[in-house]
Amino acid sequence: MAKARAPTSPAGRVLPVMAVVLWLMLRSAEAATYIVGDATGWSNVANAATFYSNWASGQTFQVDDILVFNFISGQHDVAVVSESSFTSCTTSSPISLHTTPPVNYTLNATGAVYFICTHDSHCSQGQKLSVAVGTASGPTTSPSPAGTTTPSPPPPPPPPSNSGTRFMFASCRVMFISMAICLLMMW
Ligand SMILES: [Cu+2]
Repeated sequence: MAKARAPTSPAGRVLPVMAVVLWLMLRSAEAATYIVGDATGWSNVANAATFYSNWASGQTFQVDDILVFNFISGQHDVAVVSESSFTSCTTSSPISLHTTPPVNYTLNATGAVYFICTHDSHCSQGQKLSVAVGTASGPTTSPSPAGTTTPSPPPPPPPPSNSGTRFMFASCRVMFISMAICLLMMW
């Protein structure tokens, strides 16, 4: 007689799934994931300093965004360093050192963050990256060789980031997979 309430109504099963999907989408709106150097990854490529400087200037970084450093294990690493160590490529006593790829680094505060590779002379070759977190006005500290001091150029409008777009597609994929699961459950 005391028939247990059958949890078989489609809506009862779909709603939790939809809630999870909504939560995932809200999360993705908060934080973005950036692949450092995009397809090139984290390496001592030719003109690396310019390459990574240009890469960073094309992005807008916010707190909680994640930088992903892709590299071959044992050939590179990711050291978070002070501004002076960044400028001088001092590899001793970094703030933190990450050696196992891929390195996911969460930007946890506003301001500048400095990354270098400590392998051989990779930093001197330009394998270094500085990002400005929480400001939309481009790289704050690009240690360009002395001489060229241009009078404050107007800040370019931030272009849509490839990595961010890619992440959005990933979110959409999650959403579509969840919807497919919903449909299956309703059958
Ligand atoms: Cu390296």
